[in-house]
Amino acid sequence: MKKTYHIAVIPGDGIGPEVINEGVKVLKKVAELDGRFEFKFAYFPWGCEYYSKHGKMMDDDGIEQLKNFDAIYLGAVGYPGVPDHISLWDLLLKIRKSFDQYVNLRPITCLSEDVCPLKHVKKEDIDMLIIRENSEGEYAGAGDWLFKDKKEEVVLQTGVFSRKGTERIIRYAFETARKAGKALTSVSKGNALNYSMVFWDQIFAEVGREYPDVETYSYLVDAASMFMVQQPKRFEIVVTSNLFGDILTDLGAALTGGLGLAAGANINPERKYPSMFEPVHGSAPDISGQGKANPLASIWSASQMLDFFGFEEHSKRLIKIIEKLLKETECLTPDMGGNALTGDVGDFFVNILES
Ligand code: GGG
Repeated sequence: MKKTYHIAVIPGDGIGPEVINEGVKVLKKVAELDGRFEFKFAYFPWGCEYYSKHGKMMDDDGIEQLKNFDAIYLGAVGYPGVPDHISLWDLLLKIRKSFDQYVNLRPITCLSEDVCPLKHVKKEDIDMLIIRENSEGEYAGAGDWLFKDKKEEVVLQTGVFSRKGTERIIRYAFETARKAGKALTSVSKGNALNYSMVFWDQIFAEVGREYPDVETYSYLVDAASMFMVQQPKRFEIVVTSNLFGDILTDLGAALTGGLGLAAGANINPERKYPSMFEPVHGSAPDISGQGKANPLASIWSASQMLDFFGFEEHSKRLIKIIEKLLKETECLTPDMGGNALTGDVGDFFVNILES
């Protein structure tokens, strides 16, 4: 009997539906050719357009509706007319927090020197996994706006670092590094952030004592940004806070082909709740509706989903096809210097999978 995976698809805004279509196309083909499993996709029309009609980004019981799916596949959120903090907090961050997706996995792997702006490094030198804390830190939503519109106006945005939250992400990173036989680098800022990041560094050292077999490094985030450009080979597995991870992974995307290639997974490791797979990029309103968005990040995120379900071979196969596509170049979307359409890229995958 075939195993069925139930996937909640939230195409979202702008180019979200365009890139998600290609990911779904590829996932369907992988399952069809494998034969042991199938996907059933249920679509949810949530996002900024939904907000403009209903005054909310998702149904009131949206989290309840998503609860029993095996995974969530999300396109992009945000569109002019809806303030970005509303679209982010009322959909993307709401799902991450409600389902305790405290691990954000963003691979920074260069698959072709042609798409890397660094001429002094080889593609093999850029191959890291950034593990971003995804539930608290600077994105805890804690703060206040005092004396609004007065001369004394003060705004506070508090980073929240609980022992539980900090320990579990660092432990997850050590486990990942141990399993992969790779070095683990912690990125923080203990010299300036004299509470949160001193605490982070302390917990990194504490947990690290349980993993004497894992080689560790610690960098300040400013130095880490510089090293990522100058000597990316230094990094294998990286663990960092929510904000630093968000920023460093965009930097990483720039080194490996741009946001069109940057994939992300929001994981609830205990599998108590669904995990969510999404391209790192936003909704790119300037190019939406033109059929020229790059779906590779969305397809790469689909490959992370396959890996999460235990289909490592299929996951690796998709990455190999991305590598082939970048090498052969006839199927590149305009952001990568080609003329291919979004649908052509999905078709490229289907043709290779079938061959
Ligand atoms: N692909 C989902 C999306 O639209 N992301 C935009 C974004 O700003 N994400 C912020 C984050 O990952 O924390």
